[in-house]
Amino acid sequence: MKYSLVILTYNEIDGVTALLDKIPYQAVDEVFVVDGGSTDGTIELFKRHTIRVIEQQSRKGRGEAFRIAAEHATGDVMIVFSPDGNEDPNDIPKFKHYMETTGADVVIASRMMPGAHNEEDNSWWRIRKWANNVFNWLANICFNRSGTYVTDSINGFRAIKLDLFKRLQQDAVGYTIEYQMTMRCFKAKKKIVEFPTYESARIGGESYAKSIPTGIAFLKCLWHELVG
Ligand SMILES: Nc1nc2c(ncn2[C@@H]2O[C@H](COP(=O)(O)OP(=O)(O)OP(=O)(O)O)[C@@H](O)[C@H]2O)c(=O)[nH]1
Ligand SMILES: [Mg+2]
Repeated sequence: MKYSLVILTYNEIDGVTALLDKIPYQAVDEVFVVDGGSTDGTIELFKRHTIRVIEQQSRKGRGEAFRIAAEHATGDVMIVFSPDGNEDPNDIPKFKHYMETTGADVVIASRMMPGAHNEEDNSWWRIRKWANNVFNWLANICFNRSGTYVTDSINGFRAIKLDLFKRLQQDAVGYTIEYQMTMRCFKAKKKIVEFPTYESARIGGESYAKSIPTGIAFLKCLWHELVG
């Protein structure tokens, strides 16, 4: 199988500066960036390193970025990496390993399973982790009939077979893209495999995923999958 590494960015200059040399490019067959309209030099930095950048023209949002990535990727599998510091580039070859040894359709780096570390594990107040776990539980009880509980249904650090991604016909625009993908894979009885990851702190800039609007968007997404 051939692997396309897709890097998603929106004003991520600090993270990209820190991580650019740590990405294991030799582990994949192609690499390109989908950028949501950065104005902080992110695009220029990639271009200086001769990494192809596709700029989102019409719609913004991570969901749209996934669809653009899938249109351009030439591999059999796309691995999605966000260079904001949360994700460890050393995990990138692991997606290949799990895809090839388990027959998975989707591989997720889990911040929740035994052996994993969530960014919030360092503090006692873990509101995002708790909220994520409620969404995980809801998705599993509503749709997962495989017998294997998926612990991090939301995480963006994942790999999916490209023909499957196209068949899922996802319409999520923003941060719900991964949650919708997980639920649609449950419904289609696709195999999801997770491995534990270590989530570090964001390197610079700011998160655009504001907690309350993002939480509401997740609830709407769940409802959409229940009634749709
Ligand atoms: N291409 C593209 N990338 C985006 C867009 N919005 C966010 N991103 C990238 O997606 C990744 C995750 O976005 P964040 O805003 O950090 O969301 P988050 O990871 O849930 O939040 P933190 O935990 O605070 O980092 C980052 O690499 C962003 O630069 C977008 O509209 N288009
Ligand atoms: Mg992040």
